[in-house]
Amino acid sequence: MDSRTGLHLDYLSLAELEAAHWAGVMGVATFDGSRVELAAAQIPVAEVNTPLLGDAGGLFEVWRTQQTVESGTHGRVRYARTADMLFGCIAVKESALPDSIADGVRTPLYDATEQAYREILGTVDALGYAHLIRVWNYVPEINRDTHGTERYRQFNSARQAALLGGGRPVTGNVSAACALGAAAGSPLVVYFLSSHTAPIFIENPRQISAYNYPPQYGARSPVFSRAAVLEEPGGMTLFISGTASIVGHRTIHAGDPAAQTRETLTNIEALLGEANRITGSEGFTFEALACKVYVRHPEDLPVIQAELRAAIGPTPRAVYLQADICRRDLAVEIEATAMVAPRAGA
Ligand code: 3EB
Repeated sequence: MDSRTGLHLDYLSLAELEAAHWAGVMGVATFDGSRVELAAAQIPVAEVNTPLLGDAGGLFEVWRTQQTVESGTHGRVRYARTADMLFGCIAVKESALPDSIADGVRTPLYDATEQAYREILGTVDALGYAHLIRVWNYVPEINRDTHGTERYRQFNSARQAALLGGGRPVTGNVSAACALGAAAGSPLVVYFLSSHTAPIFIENPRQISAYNYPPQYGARSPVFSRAAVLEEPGGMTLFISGTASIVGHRTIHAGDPAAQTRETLTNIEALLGEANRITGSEGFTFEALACKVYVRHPEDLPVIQAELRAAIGPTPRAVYLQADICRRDLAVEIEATAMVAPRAGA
């Protein structure tokens, strides 16, 4: 994986990060309040508030490339870009927004979400990286009801409205994504990758597309694709969205975190198959994945880890974070990234 050029993802400890060089780093995400100092001053850092499980010490999600990187800000979006792609992040506090429901829809979280997305779309349009590939959303207290509606649903309504307002589709060619809970009092944090050229979007044959979920999951559907593939001259990157124990549109195995993990891995396997089929590759395998596993209840960590080892092998590349999942009956969600050699003849 290291010999390829193009985008590269690593999950690093603080010691590894300090030993690494900053050349080519496009963006960093932290999860436990760790700060990246000095050398990284120019690099956008998304400060996510989802505690680390298992290992002690910091964890840094580092996106790098071998191309020249230039960083900047556009409104509240901090970004770094190469000629082909852009990493960006934004944090929006709800506390600065009026705590009332303005028109039956607008809540502080709705407004924060709409602002974040309006700024993100404005940035990628202004700089010429209009295709959102992958978006990470961290919504404080995602399962709490306020103003008569669950906050995840408030977020979904605002995300959809902002995408429509920005001239984007809300079905079909929409970015891969995840949406997780973050600790109370955190800002809404969104980070993303976007590109000049359109990626390939992939759906899961075992699941109804999220943008077609029936209204029981909220007045406005979540807008995301199950996966996206970015092709670069040096290789292909598969971004698997947050994936859970959902078949069709229904949660299955409620109350059973081990079975939910197995079902989630079956969904990921289906996406790997689709990615290989659509790109004509054989490289998208469990072994190629770097996984980020969101665990609702820390006490479920051992059974979830055991299922990953059983499916992927004794030492899966996986990091574990505590986060609420967007449906209350989901105990686990897994996102994954795989980087493989270019397809033959490409
Ligand atoms: C699901 O499949 C589980 O709202 O952006 C997964 C990935 C989920 C992304 C989002 C939500 C999102 O519906 C939840």
